[in-house]
Amino acid sequence: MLTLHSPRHALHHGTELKDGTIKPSFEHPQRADTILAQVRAAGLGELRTEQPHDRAALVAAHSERYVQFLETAWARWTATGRQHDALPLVWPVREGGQAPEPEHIDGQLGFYAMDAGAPINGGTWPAVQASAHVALTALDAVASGEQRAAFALCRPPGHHAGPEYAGGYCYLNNAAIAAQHARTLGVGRVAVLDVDFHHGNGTQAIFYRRPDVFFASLHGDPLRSYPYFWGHADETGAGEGLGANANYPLPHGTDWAAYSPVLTQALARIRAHGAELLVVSLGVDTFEHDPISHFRLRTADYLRLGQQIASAGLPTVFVMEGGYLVDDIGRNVVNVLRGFED
Ligand code: Q9C
Ligand code: ZN
Repeated sequence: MLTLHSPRHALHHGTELKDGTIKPSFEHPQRADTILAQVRAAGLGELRTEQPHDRAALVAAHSERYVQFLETAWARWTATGRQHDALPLVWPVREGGQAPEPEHIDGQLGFYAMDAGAPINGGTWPAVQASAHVALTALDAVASGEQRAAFALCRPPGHHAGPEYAGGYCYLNNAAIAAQHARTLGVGRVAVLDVDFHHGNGTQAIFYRRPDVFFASLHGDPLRSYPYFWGHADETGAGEGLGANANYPLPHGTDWAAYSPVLTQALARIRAHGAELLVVSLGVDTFEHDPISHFRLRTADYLRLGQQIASAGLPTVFVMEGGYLVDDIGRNVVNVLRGFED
């Protein structure tokens, strides 16, 4: 399988609030390095770096003002004399939600974020932009018919980023940008299947009112798991998009025996929707030893996951999302891609 990647991912590394203290983020540059090393060692196929794409491809999935915020936030933060990660401290909850965009950088950080899990520093924008370009380049290779499938080794990940907010280590929604790019290139119906442990709230939000991009997600039940406020089974889309969103919340401790039949259901919905191209938000934080998640998939199960996704028989773009046990994520990702090709 063709793999797309970017050395620019390493420009971005940040901190996170964990148990009340600031620690290095679990979303660490070593994640992409180890996945790339394992893809190479497995001889999975050709490796290419990203092709630059027009800004229009980003703004097709996010608002203009949000992309502009990401492009300029670091310069505006440091202009106020601060040098460490830009992190939001205040959010527009409920009744504040309709307020105009604040002018001060501190207000904007909250306005454009769902949590404090997406710090911004000097390398963030170039890494985020490269990550989206990796997904777009993978989509091009598949939509053109050159490849049946491709793996976009995106970092930072994207599926928590919504139309105009960052959060959960995510800034631009690489999977949504790729799915929208497929539509722009003329693919009629697209599906996004999200198998990261966490619900892909950002992808859901971007396509919630649209019938042309089906979104299906298997994830830890939001009553107990991040992102807590989205991912329930009764979120089925709205307006013209009603029926084009399918959430499968699953309990702590879900193993392959419980996971696989639910994946079968999700893939049946995708087939019934008439999707012609599949984008997979590929998180391997469903692993039994993942440090921040609560499912129990084993390394060998990822082969079966890849096989099951292949059974949909669709041109497929895998987009890297989460997975935080650095020692094992490379093997688990390679197993998904190998299983798909078997
Ligand atoms: N104890 C992705 O996998 N922290 N993002 C949750 C729960 C945020 C995960 C803490 C997790 C974000 C792409
Ligand atoms: Zn995740």
